[in-house]
Order: sequence, then structure tokens, then C-alpha cells
Amino acid sequence: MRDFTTTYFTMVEADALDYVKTRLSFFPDDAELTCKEIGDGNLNYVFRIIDTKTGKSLIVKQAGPVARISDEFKLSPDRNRIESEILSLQHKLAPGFVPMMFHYDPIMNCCAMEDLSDHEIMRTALLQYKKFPLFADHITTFLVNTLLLTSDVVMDHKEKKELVKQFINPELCEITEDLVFTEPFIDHPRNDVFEATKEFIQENIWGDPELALETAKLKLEFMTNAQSLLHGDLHTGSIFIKEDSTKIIDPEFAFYGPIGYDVGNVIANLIFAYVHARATIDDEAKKVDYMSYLEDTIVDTIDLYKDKFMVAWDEKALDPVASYPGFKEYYIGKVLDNTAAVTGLELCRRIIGIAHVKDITSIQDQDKRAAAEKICLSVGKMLILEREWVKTGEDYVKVIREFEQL
Ligand code: SR1
Ligand code: MG
Repeated sequence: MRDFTTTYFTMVEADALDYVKTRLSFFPDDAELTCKEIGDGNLNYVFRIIDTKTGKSLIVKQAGPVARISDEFKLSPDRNRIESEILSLQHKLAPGFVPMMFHYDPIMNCCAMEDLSDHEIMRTALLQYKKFPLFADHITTFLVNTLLLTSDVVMDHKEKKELVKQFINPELCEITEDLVFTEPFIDHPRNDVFEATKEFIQENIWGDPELALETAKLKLEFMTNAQSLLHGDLHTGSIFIKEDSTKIIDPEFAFYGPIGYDVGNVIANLIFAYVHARATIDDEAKKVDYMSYLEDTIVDTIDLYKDKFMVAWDEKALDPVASYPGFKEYYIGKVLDNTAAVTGLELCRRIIGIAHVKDITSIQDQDKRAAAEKICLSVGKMLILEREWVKTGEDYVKVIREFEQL
């Protein structure tokens, strides 16, 4: 058995099993443990350990020194500390919406947490046309609690600055700065463009200086506006879901940034599911039904978010300036502008950049995939350029419908 107490190394299944047996007291001594590596994300190793006698299970997640998607990304495994610490904090701010954290190990850069195998990854579920009527309510409570409650308008300013320090996350922020804000909007060698969409991208995205200028402004906002403690990568692959429960996972990109970044990622990924349904459901009535469900979810997510934010502001924003007439409306207006723009950025970067989404890549019909990509790019571009008037759920539906027939 390898030594887990002195030198970091990346574990394989047998190591993770030994690790749990020797470093944790989670399972009884007579447990019959099995281990499987189940990670399908771009960065980490995720081991599920099950006691076959009792069915009791646990997840061990380890950060490797390079990203799984490409060893070009060398990343500090300290991101595992960030993930463990923010999950513990989010558990207090938004109880019931994150997995329980049991253990963090700064030598092996791994943590142990609740196994959510009774839930499923939301992206996978949406690609099977499943519906989750409570999602908008759940995600908006999570967003308002984790974002508004970590902002300057609510927190003691010195404590907030301590949190900013604790969650400085330069390497993962750099990934986002490059992969979301820069590379998709230029002809960058790391981009991964579908041939049938290339000409559209050259003409409409790379060839548009007005769009380039707006992405530069948004990148600056992302890098300098330490507004709230973000999840930082809140796509539908970072959400575990079942009918009556929503759990937000994988917050390793966490840092203090603009609130709209989290909300915008949620909305963009609902739009990917919408575009996927449009391209893949043959039965017209079923297609309309599922697309309407997703439209309603987008509308409810934006509108509930805004309503809950206003209510929480009135109850919890204690900074003296928070009650100045008009300030709350100014603040939420800026958050909503940024939300629309980030929705647009995510829609573009998942089509053009290195990190794609299955919603699009799983569309088998090449013409339908190209059409789906063009819808995402067109909606994305409009949301970036015209973000200032996109303030309600219905405004998003208007933009989506404008390009839906492409
Ligand atoms: C190198 S990491 C690529 C992408 O995967 C993560 O989930 C983030 O979305 C990142 O941009
Ligand atoms: Mg992730």
C-alpha cells in the first residue's frame, strides 16, 4: 500500500480504496468495499466507494496536476481546498443544495463527500427530455443565498475581504478568462470549430469589431468586480438533480466575481438543452411540449431570481447605502445586464472554444447540428451586444424566438 501521509500522487482505483480504508472512518471494519472511477468532467478524478454489504457509499474527489481534457492546462491541485471550503460555506448559506463534505486532505489534494447517486447529472437528464418542475425555485434560492449573502451590501466589509483572500483562484480564473472571454472571439489555435459552422463564425463572430469590444469590457468586469463569491462554473453538468432535490456540485472555479456569471451560465445551459430538443425530437407535439417546458424554466429562473433577490435585499442588506432610494434597482439592473451578457458568452464559447457540451455534440444529423450551433451563436451575440434591454424572463424568450428558425 502506498503512503498517503507525506507525498502527493494521483490515485488509481486501488489507491482510493486503500485511502478510504486507512484514512477515513466512514465505513465499518467489516465493510466489503469496491471502488470505481466515475469522473467525466474536464479536470478531476472522482471515485465512488461502495460497501456492497450495506449499500453505503462515499465519493472521493482528487485534483490532478493537469486537466483531464488536455495536459496543456497545468493547474494547482489547491483547487481541491477551494472546493472543500466553498462547499462547507455554501452548506451554511444554502442548506440542502450542496453535497455534505466529510473530509479534506491537503497532502493528497482530495476530499470525501456525500454520494449523490440517487440524483442524476442535470445535463444528461435534460438530454433525455426529463422535466424538473422545482428546478427554477431551487436554483434561484441557491443563487440568491450564495451570491447576495456574500456581497458587500450584506456582509461585514472586513469579513468579506477575508473571503476574497481565501478564495483567490488565479489559475482557474485564467482558464475562464482565456476559454470564455478571449479565445472564442478570435481565430485561436485552441478553438475547436465544427466545419459546417466555420464560415458563419468567421463572418458573424470573428469579423465583428463591435462584438470584440464588448467581450473586452466583459472580461475586465469578470477580472475586477469582486462582487460575490461565485460558484464559477455553474453549467448543467455541475448540477445533480432528481424530482424533489437539486444539488450544486464542482465549485472549484469559485472566486469573488460578478454575480451575473453564475446566473448567466445556468440560463445558457438551459438554452443548450432547448436547442438540443429542437434538433432531436421528431414528434412535433412532444417537441413543442418540451421546448415550452424549457422556455418556462428560463423565464421562471430569471424572474424568480430577481424577485427573491429584491426580497432578500430588503431583509438582509445592512450597508447604510443599501436603503437609498433607487440603489437596489440600480444594483439588480447591473446584475441582469451582466447575466444576459454571460449567457451570450457561454453560448458562443461552448460552440467555438475547446470545451464543448453534449447537448450540441450529440446531435447526429450534421445539418441540424450546424443549425443548432448557429442559433446558439446568434442568440449569444445578441445577448452580448444588447444586454441592457434583456431584463426579464420573457426578454430571453423573445431573443431565442427571433433566431429559432435559422
Ligand atoms: C480546461 S477546463 C475546460 C472547461 O471545463 C470546466 O468545466 C470549465 O467550464 C472550463 O472552462
Ligand atoms: Mg466542473
